[in-house]
Amino acid sequence: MLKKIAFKMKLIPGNEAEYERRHREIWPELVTLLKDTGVIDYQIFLDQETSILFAYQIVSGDANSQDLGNTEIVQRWWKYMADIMETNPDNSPVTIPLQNVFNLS
Ligand code: RM4
Repeated sequence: MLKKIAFKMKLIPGNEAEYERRHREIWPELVTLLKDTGVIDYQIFLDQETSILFAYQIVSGDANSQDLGNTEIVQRWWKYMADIMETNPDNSPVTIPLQNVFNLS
């Protein structure tokens, strides 16, 4: 059964262009891992005013992108992104799950 999830992360202000560039050039092996995990649709939006990153995913299983911290690829990706994002000590992006309050599909 498909599930829609959303969460927010935080960009360090001033890194908007770099964030977008790195994601335009996302690693193919990360794309493959996300899709193999069941992340069917994945969008990240930026609130320029607050530097908050809003992530939305449709997932076909129980896992989402933020559950992949036990893989080498995501650990390497999170380390790569850590200089421009708010992160935890393990380089994972500070991730705040968001509550679904409306659903029109
Ligand atoms: C984000 C963050 C997420 C990752 C995506 C691809 O900046 O690192 O955890 O799933 O990139």
